[in-house]
Amino acid sequence: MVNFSLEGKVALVTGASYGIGFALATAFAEAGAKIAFNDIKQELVDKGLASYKEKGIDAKGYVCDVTKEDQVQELVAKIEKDLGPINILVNNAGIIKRIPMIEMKAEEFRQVIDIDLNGPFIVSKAVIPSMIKNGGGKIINICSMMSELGRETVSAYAAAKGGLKMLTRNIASEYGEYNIQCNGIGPGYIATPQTAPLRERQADGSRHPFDAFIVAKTPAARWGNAEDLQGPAVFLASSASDFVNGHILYVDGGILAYIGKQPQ
Ligand code: NAP
Ligand code: GCO
Repeated sequence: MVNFSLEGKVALVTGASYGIGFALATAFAEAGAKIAFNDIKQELVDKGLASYKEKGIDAKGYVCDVTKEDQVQELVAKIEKDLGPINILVNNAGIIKRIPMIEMKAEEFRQVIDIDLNGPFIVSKAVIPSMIKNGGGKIINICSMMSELGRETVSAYAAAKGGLKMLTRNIASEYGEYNIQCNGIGPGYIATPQTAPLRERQADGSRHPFDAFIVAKTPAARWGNAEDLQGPAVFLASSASDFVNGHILYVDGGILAYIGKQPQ
């Protein structure tokens, strides 16, 4: 029988105090996993712990910046002590800076690459040795439409998410023989704090132009919500996907398949 259960598994979801990470961790807990998450500020970790508690989830929260290798090594050691070896890693933590490329400072570009690409490298590197020792594991990297497409003002983010797609494939290639499956989820446009600026009502009460644009570009004719990502994530975290490796599963309502609705 196909097994989607995560019973007895330990899952680390980075940057999961709220947003997509919180939704994925919640789904993992509902499938039986023990949850660990991190954020860069204690007050955010505390906010996340309260949110998990409201859902009846006894999550463990830790302050850790995914770009700092020493903090990440310490995080993994703490989780292994508190919950056991990590079986499932979701590299979710990420930022975006929407700045026209020629106006973007090199430091701003570097910051996005550091969190969105170096971070998943650092955390995966810290977790893979124990996955090998324990007979395997699951790594899920949260990619993006920008792993495939570009648009104005998101050069750093697209470069990072394009790189994350190839890091996903390389981890799959290098560690598949150890029963480690590394896949990506490429969310479409999801209504979270990260995309709130793209959905803000205009002064005259009309919808943000980008809001209407994305709805026209999405066959499902709506923004996604974080819950739309839960089933695909549980699938990729479970033994039901043991022969799926190096795959980016786009959960985008059909955006990548669609030329877009003709303007009325
Ligand atoms: P979000 O609401 O901005 O949440 C991002 C989380 O990552 C926050 O908790 C943030 O903490 C944390 N974080 C940022 N930098 C960190 C660091 N250095 N170390 C540890 N944690 C850090 O974003 P989201 O919309 O949930 O997106 C989550 C992931 O999905 C990101 O990788 C994003 O690129 C990706 N994604 C989002 C969409 C979308 O439409 N929303 C679509 C495709 C992909 P702070 O609050 O302290 O910054
Ligand atoms: C943007 C958005 C997107 C989404 C997501 C799409 O400014 O275009 O923030 O980048 O966050 O990555 O998959």
